[in-house]
This record gives sequence, structure tokens and C-alpha cells, in this order.
Amino acid sequence: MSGNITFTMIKPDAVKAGHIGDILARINNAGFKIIAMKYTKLSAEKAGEFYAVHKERPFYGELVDFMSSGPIVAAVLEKDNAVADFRKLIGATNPAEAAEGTIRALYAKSIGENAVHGADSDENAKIEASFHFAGTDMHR
Ligand code: FUP
Repeated sequence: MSGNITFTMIKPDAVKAGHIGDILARINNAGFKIIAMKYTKLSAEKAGEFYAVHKERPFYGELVDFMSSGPIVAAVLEKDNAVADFRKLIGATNPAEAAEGTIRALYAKSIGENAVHGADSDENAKIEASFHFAGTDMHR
């Protein structure tokens, strides 16, 4: 049985392009309940910390620059099977490989600027949610 929360960010490219409303509508229509949300901007330090697992990857520097380049929307979402269902809704990391109708197929520009983040496991969903939100900021 999977856990019932996931963590997402609408990334700077999609915010800049004016897609916040459309993406949130798709999230709602797919049956996710928003239990925490904020419009914020990551410092380079915070973005580096969030993506620390990718530190040794060649794209790490660009990823940190991009994720701190402009405002984002961070949110915690609740649904049965939230992690897997959300990853299905957003599609593959590379928008060129993302299934038709997925959020990345619709809104992402490239593998680096790919519109949205979705946690990849129940454990990471919890870690990422508490990276951005205090327990008192989550409302079920
Ligand atoms: P995902 O779980 O789909 O967000 O993908 P990853 O955890 O593999 O990658 C995290 C972020 O690193 C991606 F959203 C974008 C960036 N990335 C690149 O810029 N280039 C790559 O080749 C792979 C990932």
C-alpha cells in the first residue's frame, strides 16, 4: 500500500510562462487535494540542498541555477497512491518522452526546464514536504 501524499513544485519555466492556473486545474481534476501550498523562490543554496542527491551529476550546476532563477509554487498533495499517480500525471522527465496529455508533454520545454517536480517515493515525498512546510502548514 502506497502512502497518500506527494510533493510537487511548479518550476520557474512554467511559472514564467503563466501556467500556474492551468497546472493546478489539472492537478485538481486528477483528484489530488492540495494540503499545503506556497508561492516562493529558492535561493541557490536551498535549491542545491533540495537536489543534493544529484550533486555529482553533470547537470547539477545548471539545475541549481534554473531552480533558483525565479519563483516557484511548492505544494503537498493528498490522494490514494499519490506518488505513482502524480508521476503518471506529469509524465517522463524528458518532455520529448512524456506521454500525450501529461503536464510535462503540455508545458515543459526541455529535460532541464521541465515544468514540474514530483517526488519519486513515499519516503522522499515526506522529506521534501518537510523541507518546505512545517507540520502546522499542512491542512487535511
Ligand atoms: P524526475 O524525478 O522526473 O524529476 O527526474 P530526476 O530526479 O532524474 O531529475 C531531477 C531533475 O534534474 C529534473 F527534473 C531535471 C534535471 N535533469 C537534467 O537537467 N538533466 C538530466 O539529464 C536529468 C535530470
